[in-house]
Amino acid sequence: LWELMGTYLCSDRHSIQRSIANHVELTLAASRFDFDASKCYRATAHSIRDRLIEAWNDTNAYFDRHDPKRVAYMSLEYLMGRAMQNALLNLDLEANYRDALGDMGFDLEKLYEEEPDAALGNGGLGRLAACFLDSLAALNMPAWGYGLRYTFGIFKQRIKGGDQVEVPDYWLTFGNPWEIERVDIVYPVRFYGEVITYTDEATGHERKRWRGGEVVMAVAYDNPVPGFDTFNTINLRLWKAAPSSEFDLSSFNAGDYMRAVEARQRAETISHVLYPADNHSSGKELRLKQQYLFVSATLQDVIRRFLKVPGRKWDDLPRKLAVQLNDTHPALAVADLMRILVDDHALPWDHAWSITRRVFSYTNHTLLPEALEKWPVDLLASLLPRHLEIIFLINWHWLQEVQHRHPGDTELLSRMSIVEEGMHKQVRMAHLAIVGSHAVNGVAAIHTHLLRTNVFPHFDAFFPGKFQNKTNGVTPRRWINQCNPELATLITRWLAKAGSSAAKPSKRGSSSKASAAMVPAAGAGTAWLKDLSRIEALREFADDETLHEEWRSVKADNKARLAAYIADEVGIRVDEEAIFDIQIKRIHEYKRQLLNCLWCIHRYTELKAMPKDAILDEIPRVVIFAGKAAPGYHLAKRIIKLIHCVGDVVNNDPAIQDTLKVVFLPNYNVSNAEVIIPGADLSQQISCAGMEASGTGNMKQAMNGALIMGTLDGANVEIGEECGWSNLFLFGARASEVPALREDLRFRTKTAVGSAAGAAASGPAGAAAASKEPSEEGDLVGADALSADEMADGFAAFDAVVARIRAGEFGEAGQFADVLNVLEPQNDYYLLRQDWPSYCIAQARVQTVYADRHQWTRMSILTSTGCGKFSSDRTIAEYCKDMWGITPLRRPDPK
Ligand code: DL6
Repeated sequence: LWELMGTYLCSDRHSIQRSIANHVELTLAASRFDFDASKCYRATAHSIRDRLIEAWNDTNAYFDRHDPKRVAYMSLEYLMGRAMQNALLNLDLEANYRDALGDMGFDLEKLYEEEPDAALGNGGLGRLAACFLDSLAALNMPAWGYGLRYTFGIFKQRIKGGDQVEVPDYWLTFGNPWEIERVDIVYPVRFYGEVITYTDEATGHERKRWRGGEVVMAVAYDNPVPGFDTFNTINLRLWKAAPSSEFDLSSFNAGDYMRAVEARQRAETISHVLYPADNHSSGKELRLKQQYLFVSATLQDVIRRFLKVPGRKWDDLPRKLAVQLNDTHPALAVADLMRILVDDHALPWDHAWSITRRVFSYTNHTLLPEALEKWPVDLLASLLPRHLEIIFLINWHWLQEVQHRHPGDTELLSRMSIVEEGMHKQVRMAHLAIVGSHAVNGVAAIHTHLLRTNVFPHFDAFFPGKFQNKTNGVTPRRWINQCNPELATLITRWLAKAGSSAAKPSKRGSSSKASAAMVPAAGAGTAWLKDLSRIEALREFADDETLHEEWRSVKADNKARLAAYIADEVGIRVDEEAIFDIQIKRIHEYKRQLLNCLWCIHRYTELKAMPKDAILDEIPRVVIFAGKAAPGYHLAKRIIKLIHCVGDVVNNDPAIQDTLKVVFLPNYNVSNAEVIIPGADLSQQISCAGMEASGTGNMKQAMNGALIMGTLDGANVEIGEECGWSNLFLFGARASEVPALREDLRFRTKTAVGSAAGAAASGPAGAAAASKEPSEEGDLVGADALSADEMADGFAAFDAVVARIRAGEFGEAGQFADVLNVLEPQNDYYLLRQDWPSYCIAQARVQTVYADRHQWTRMSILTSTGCGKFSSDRTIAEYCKDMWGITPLRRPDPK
């Protein structure tokens, strides 16, 4: 059978057509003489899936045969977006399918549009997980992703009268042609019940067992993830909750048939819906059930596979398995593995603990206290009674260790405890994850630094070397090649010109039998898509006028596509020559969409004050927002409303002659990001310093040539280091200054503006210590670069903008009462007013620099080509080496 490995389904035009027609008839039971685009999409997806399954089966068989150490990446969120184009590009079959479908009267690009996004995530964390899967596959890593198969992904955002309205995202209406239901892979998951103590007859030892309660089944759904430039195809296994036959048997026996059926339905609700809040913990019982169902099924699955190999000893487990906890959402796994080892397999506690710690590692994604999960002890006691006992025991051992090292320091004990004491005891999941892992990482240098120094300093001191940095990255396959094919072609062509080895044709493009008739994704020479650092070779052309022309032409085409999308979606016509100024991300106070919106009012005021002919000399701007607000986050929803109200006034005022447009694009998701990002000139990354863990939209837009307007926060800092500080528009307070500025707020009154300016001017100099200073000081228009007078003028301008909202110029002011409240100087927790003066200066600089086409294009080229570091391949290679200890295992290419 090994001889048959890689005996692929043929992928010539005729074979593809036959396979699509077969699926129309045999899978969809439709007529092959009469089917519409929707059916064609589904049949085509099935035909591609057939090819994926071959590669996926062979990869799994190869992994099984070689039995390498594997990683299980556990994430409650995967924001995958659409699968079809990604699969075709990674399989190198896009051209073949385009031709085959063209003959049949279908346009492949139109079929792409038929696919609903798989949106099983909220934002950054979930999209990162999706990029990581792509990189794990591309790098041939023996890895699987694990998650939940939500029936409803992140809600669809509709806008009615400027208000966000949430609509459920039932993405499975027509089924999901990409997944494989594994009715044979089903695990029981217990909830509630009781813990009994009994004596082990063999050893005479006292042991514990969890029994009774409700049992729910977790059914596996597999989703093949193809690698680029390799035939390795890995798996994303998602669990769906289903009733078990023993579910509520008691009421059934009592003859209460309807109750028994209802109870069975309740089981299914566990995986029904993704919780729609990012950076906020919900504390709901259903969410805890989701977490445990996910954890229990995943651990049963990886342990079943581990034990399948004869002769296995438990000490082999950490040599064969690494489990990554994507945030604390799967942190119950630490307690569950202990339960499995101690209760089910009778390992002594210390032995089990040593194994557990070596298996897990944990990624933290947030510095916001409200996002750090804590679960009430009462809730755990009822839902997971044995896990609570185990957590208490882990904590007892842990506090012994702390006490041993710091005798008598009760304050330290309470800070480091996994259990938070108080009226309502809670389990701190981050502490559990840190104590139960051998490695913990932050997602950008400044974030890791702040974790180590501000959030978990005692843990960092206790475990030297445990905290590491793994700066995020994004996959260049989706975020350059797929979303911006023109740019990808340009890069490939210019790398060839550079004569650099960067342009070597990829092995796959030239060698595979299966791809004999295939065209590599972006033409020949796509090695840079697997080693993004190669694009640095283009920096030597940063002043080349021919490259400049081509670069601008690519951007112009992408802006035209975005302008058409805007017209279609919201009916606003925008000037394609304008600066496309983009802020796309979840709506949150710390991300400061409000700051951007206030600037729009400010700019509008400036334009209104200009004489008519002077306005025409101004470079126009289109400020584009997109992002969802968590349904329960009232203030974020008010900010969306304000943006719409400002847009209504600005966009309909003929006096400013289209020199400013304010656009809110509804329902931000992966698919429309693929249209928006290539069209960006300017990317707003303006979070209050020290609050955005990393950001990944900053990387995607930078790769696509957008310049950053940003604070020294998250990965912006490293983008500055890589791309050159002078290519960013920096502003605002530094993370190290924020605490003092906030402290100052507590004493500030409306009239004591001077004190804030003073604090800024005399604030501690230097960016957050984790990252290097901007090397060219002059490029940093931070608060401390401004004089007290400039700050005071800025504050006055800010207050004038706020006054206009209060005066009702953008709709009845009462509806913005909560927004106006946070704009009060003394309530400026996110430092909007504080950072405003330098923001305005940086914004004005954008206008000036954009007027100089050469300079702007040069900055854009240097930004894009400086992004080699921000490929998720680099990030994943670091995880594999430093945290997981896994190495590539590439299955042989088909002969
Ligand atoms: O690490 C991915 C992404 C970061 O880029 C963002 O900066 C950060 O806000 C986001 N965090 C979350 C919050 N999750 N929790 N808990 O989505 O992670």
